[in-house]
Amino acid sequence: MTSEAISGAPGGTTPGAGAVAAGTAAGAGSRHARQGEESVARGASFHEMWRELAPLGRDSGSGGYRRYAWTGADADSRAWFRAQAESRGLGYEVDRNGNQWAWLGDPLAGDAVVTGSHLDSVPDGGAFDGPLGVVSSFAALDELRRRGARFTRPVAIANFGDEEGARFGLACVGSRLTAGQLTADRAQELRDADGVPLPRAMESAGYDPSAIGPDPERLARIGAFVELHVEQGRALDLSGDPLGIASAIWPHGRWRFDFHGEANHAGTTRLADRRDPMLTYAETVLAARREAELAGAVATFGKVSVEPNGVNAIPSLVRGWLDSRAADQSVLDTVVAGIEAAARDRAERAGVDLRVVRESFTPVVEFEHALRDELGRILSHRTGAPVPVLGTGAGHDAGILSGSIPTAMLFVRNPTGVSHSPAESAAEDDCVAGILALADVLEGLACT
Ligand code: HGY
Ligand code: MN
Ligand code: MN
Repeated sequence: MTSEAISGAPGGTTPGAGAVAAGTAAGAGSRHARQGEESVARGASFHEMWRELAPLGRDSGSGGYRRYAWTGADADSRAWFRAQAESRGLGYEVDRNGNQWAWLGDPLAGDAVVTGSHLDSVPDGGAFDGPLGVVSSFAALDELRRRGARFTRPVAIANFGDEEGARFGLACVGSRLTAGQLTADRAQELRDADGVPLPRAMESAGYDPSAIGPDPERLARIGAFVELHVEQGRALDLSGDPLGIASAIWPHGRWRFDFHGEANHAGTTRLADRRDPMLTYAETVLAARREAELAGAVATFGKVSVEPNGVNAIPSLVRGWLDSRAADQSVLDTVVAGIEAAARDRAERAGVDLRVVRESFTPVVEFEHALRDELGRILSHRTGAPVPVLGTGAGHDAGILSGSIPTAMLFVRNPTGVSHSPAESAAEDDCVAGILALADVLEGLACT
């Protein structure tokens, strides 16, 4: 396999199943590894799946993905997931919260080993964030079947719905509902930018929203969840490792800042007479950067909406969404409080009314040590060297579920660290290393 980066573009550099290059990233020292790489490379599964999935929900203008929850693009990727499951003879089901499951073995037997990730995206997201985990899960299962693995526990591949929260503003809706971290009542209140309630969107997509809610029985039948994900950062690129294991997820959240001013004519209103919310918003964005820098945290205003949004009208309302994250809860609290204080101070001086609403929050996640260390033992056997353990500022379904079941994460190197962008990429060798590693982990956990 070539070590060139796989782009998301369907006609891009997604290579065919070529010969396995010597010394590829997965440490092809052992015959087993070489055979594995050849079988994954030769296996049409990864490339075929990648090629089929790549065009779904991809915007031809930006090259990014727009797979938002319960839209047509989401339906297409869900149909793809179901086809992959059924083409492998796996038991397919959708749970009460719209998450998809592909089962090998009896879903009711208990102590299942689950892998998978999500297929939805942020606006103009990359091809790997989510899909690499789902595609690699199917490819890893194909690999285990090629190895003739004998399963002693049920295994499932999951596609958790609405992980990015791009449409309704709350991250990880599918896994939060299942874990009981999002009540059905609160979910009924979620609306998209057009005011469409989440339940109506689910209904239009053919799902019954009246069933949504916690699913403790399902979670009780899962012994471990391992999510493979492209790294969203450069730690593995900098350390020169193809794979990593997650130690923790930073606490992080999303806050909506509503700046209410006074609509007026842009050309005739004296500056002294204005109550322009845009200026207070702008000051708040700069305050966010200052507070984050001071605290060694991150803070981003990446989404803004303006009413009435006219070139020649002073806005009546500016809405800005803050995403902030820090390694430590108290630091995050300090950063957000500092940003809000700066916003309120400016709003008061400008005659602007400010309302701040926390729309999404995920406390710090420390992945279970026993499962984390088991992954380390299994993977270092393949790579012949210890696999780095690293924290992340990115949220994941594995983080949400870690409150209910043992979960772990396997990161695949991202050569540029870029994510939530059409430029997101991963080298094919590293994707193969991830598949083989995930196959080893599933074999170690679920097979004799
Ligand atoms: O925002 C996140 O960290 C994740 O991509 N949902
Ligand atoms: Mn993401
Ligand atoms: Mn993701």
